[in-house]
Amino acid sequence: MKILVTGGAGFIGSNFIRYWLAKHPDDAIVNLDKLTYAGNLENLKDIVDNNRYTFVKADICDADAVDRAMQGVDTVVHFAAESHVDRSIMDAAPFVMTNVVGTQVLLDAAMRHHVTRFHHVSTDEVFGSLELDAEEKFNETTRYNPRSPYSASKAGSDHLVRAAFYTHGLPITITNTENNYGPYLFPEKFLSLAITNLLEGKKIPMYGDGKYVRDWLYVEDHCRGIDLVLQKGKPGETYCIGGLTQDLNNLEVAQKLLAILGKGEEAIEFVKDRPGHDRRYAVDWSKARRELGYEPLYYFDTYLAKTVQWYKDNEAWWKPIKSGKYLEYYEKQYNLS
Ligand code: NAD
Ligand code: TDX
Repeated sequence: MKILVTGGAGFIGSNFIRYWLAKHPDDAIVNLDKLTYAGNLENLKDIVDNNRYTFVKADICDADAVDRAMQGVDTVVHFAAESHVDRSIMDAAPFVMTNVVGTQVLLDAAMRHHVTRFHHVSTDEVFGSLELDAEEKFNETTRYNPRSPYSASKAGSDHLVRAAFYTHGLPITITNTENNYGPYLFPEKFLSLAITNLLEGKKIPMYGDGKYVRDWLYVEDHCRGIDLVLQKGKPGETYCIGGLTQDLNNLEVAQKLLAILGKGEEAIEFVKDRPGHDRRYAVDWSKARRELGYEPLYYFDTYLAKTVQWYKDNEAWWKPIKSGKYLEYYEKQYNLS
């Protein structure tokens, strides 16, 4: 099978390519990525010589480039996106362009080339925000209610993907998943920023009161979830892929990091809250368990510690990222200038 992965030089995409090449020895992968600030070929440096792997530097909005890359492709796994909520608050335009327009360009090419599966990677954020201390979780039938430009653009892409199924019969599947963590998480995202700041002797910037709840999913569980959807998922269907945390808030996550690194609470700094900050995410993944046999395997405490160790062992990866343009963004976002 030949798979076109979009956004494979980013966090989840690069983990997925590594996972897939190891698990499926007969498959070939074409990775199409624009290499934005979040795309980094260092994420893939251990597989660059694999003869089942090809890289194409292109924008998913470029219809000609996408058409060329789609030649002979059986399956598309679409990760490419602008993915950071805070950046979408600063400037929504790239989010609309890549997440909405780019997704439609890919769908059009997939239809022309009669791909046998178009898998779209989406987020639980499209469902909006849940109340704290409630039983309710998001599931596949939850009404869409996105509240940030990022989640609104991802919601738009989900709708376009479903429209391609209903209107044109494109065999699509969608996964909506939670906050992923693990190796190569870009250090603008909370967990990676917190770990690398602590390793640099800096503080964890905590938005608002810190009592914001996220569901945390180790990235390899997510990759296996997508694998199961590709093997057993039904065209037209959506699956929520979740992990093993139970209503952990950001302060509790920070405290776990402080304990792992032997630091005190003074390493947490409360800063201005994110506008429109969603209070709680929680995902019910029972449909994926029932229909696909999906089970997350990686417990948060164990894999959080392993992730911290990965950042300790891979300073050469994240230190160069946290310089140059990143610093400009960091100073603007955290009002340091
Ligand atoms: P990321 O920001 O780390 O990587 C995105 C990748 O897409 C980068 O390699 C970037 O260069 C590429 N890209 C961006 N715009 C492009 C364009 N126009 N053309 C081609 N390539 C482009 O993102 P991530 O965290 O790996 O997320 C991957 C996908 O998973 C996204 O669709 C995101 O919405 C979704 N998702 C992420 C999370 C999470 O916790 N990170 C959770 C749920 C869903
Ligand atoms: O400096 C920070 N301080 C802080 O308290 C940052 C960057 C974040 N936060 C908070 C905001 C959230 O409550 O931490 C939580 C996690 O924030 P992010 O890492 O920005 O993730 P989130 O906004 O929850 O969205 C993530 O999960 C779903 C990904 O970035 C999305 O791509 C994905 O779709």
